[in-house]
Amino acid sequence: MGSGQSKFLDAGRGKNGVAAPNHSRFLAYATTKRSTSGQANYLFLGDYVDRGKQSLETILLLLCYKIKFPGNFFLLRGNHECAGVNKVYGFYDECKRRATIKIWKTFIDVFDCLPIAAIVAGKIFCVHGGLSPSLDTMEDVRNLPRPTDVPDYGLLNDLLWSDPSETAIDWEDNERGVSYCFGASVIQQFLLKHDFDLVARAHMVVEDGYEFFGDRSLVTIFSAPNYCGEFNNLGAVMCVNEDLMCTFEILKPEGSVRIVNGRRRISPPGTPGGGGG
Ligand SMILES: [Mn+2]
Repeated sequence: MGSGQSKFLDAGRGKNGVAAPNHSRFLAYATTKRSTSGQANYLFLGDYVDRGKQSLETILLLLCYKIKFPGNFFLLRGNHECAGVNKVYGFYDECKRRATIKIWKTFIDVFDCLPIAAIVAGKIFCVHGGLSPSLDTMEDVRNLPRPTDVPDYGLLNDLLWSDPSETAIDWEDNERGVSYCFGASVIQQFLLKHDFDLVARAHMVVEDGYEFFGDRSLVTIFSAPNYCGEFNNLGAVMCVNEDLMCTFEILKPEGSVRIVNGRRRISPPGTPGGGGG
């Protein structure tokens, strides 16, 4: 185990929750759910900071849970848990404004140690971004050095940045300009090779908070409803029971939900009529 957690977390069997808090919206969820009782395991899929005003509260609360429930509470690394990314997308500025740059650097030291992937009950491969053409055996993940920054390419970069794609035959360039997109056949081969049933990942906002891909070989989980105040998405947490049945708990935005032109439209609390196009 060394100084950090095992890079791979075997979350074991039993009740497991898999969540992707995504950018500072976890706080409301955590404070309303009171659920870290120790009877369930909780796994978070990364992107705890950036794109919100309360990254500090979010990451600090999560780290407090980690300290209080070290054996039942797990935080994987997202692509925003990286100095080069969160220097640009908000966390650095928030630390500078509300704390100090030294505090930010200390968080970066923590992020550089976070585990990259987890396996639930030997069957669900969990990671922030997705698969990698450089991923051959699980040992490749175990052998990733830590602490480490996220390199510009290669296995660690892909695990934190890649996306599934409907149009990709196998591996294609990612329009993010980083890493790859992978097609359904890549996932099928990966599951078969490693005797897994499902890839669970985050990294993309999805309208219902969760979205299956590739004949249910992969699921995207996104737990921040009304992402950035710009999307009308729901949030979701995946629950895995003892029989590895996966269900989804849906997190609604705090505002009211109404339908405009057949699409969900959310009015923030206290905002009459919503407004805007
Ligand atoms: Mn991401």
